[in-house]
Amino acid sequence: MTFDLVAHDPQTKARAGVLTTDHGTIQTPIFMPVGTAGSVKAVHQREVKEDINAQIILGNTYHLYLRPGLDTLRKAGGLHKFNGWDRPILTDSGGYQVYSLSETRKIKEEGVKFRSHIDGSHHLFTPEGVMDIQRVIGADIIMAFDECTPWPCEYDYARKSMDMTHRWLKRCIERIDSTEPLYGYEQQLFPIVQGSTFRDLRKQSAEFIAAQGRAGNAIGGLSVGEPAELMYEMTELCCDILPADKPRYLMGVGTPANILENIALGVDMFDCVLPTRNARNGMLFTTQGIINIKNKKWEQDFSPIDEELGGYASTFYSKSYVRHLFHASEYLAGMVSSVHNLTFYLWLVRNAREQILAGTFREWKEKMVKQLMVRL
Ligand code: PRF
Repeated sequence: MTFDLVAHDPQTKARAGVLTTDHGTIQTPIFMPVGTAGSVKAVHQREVKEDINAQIILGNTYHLYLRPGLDTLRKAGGLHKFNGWDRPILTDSGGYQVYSLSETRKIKEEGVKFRSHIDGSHHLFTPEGVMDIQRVIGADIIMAFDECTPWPCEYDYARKSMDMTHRWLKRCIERIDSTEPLYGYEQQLFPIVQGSTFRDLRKQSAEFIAAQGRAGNAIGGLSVGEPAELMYEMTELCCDILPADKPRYLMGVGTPANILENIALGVDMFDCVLPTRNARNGMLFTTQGIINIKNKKWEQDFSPIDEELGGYASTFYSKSYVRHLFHASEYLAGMVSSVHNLTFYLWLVRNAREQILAGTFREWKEKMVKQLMVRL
């Protein structure tokens, strides 16, 4: 895996780069659609690739391990073969889902004992086990097993948790460096900075993560309920410490404004369920602002969802029709809205990149942050 920086914005810390994996290249900054269980919800693989033009998608260790399970994934030849996605994939480690989804969980030094949200069965995730699972899934980028602390969080808990995440990271590294990929292409482990919203812990964690010298680094534990300003403060602190020549991935972020602000602080990669989850609830992100398509206001608005955006779903279907689909509980409602929102998110990062290359990112970002968050 290589990462080449091609431009720096003169007025912010934003960068444009090219990340190369064995499954192809990724132009950064990038947004990665979430395909938790191996599918971007309600969206055909062909649309993810050809309409949305996603360059990399996400999968989740927790979900894929529980279902379909490792036996099936191994026999399929890994997730790429299983779901037919031949571009890069990143898998999260379960170090987040196990806390948010499983019913009962016990966090110990060894790992996390939890019960499946599907059938209540008992499981143990250890750093070593999660590396082995991610070998079987076969993503190009795999994440370290961490603990994402809730917010707010006591200082003492955040410190102890961060220390454990660091010890877990050492175990992840040992395992991944002593095993081989199963399917003939490279897999790179990204470690994750934690430390809640305490400046000294974040600094300590970012220094520890930077010192591991991996191919890329992630910032976790943010966008968990803290005010946006506090998230930006922590992101900036981490970005200033993490190596400049490696990609930086901010996990689980966020709104269009969050993404632009964090790009300005030096983040290169993002993922979030917001565009797809909110699409299924009728919230559409457009170049003019945010639409709740279920509102009466759109009942007889026959203009396209978003003319400026381009792309099939956004220009073919009218607001009135999509509103009708929601009110009639048609599957197509969530499908059209998901393709639209993801098209918008990929448009957003593609434009951010073009603005960085042109040296005009800052001014554009200021305008966009205001424009995109307006409620229409
Ligand atoms: N850790 C992991 N995955 C994550 C997070 C984290 O802290 C977050 C936090 N926003 C999202 N996804 N492993």
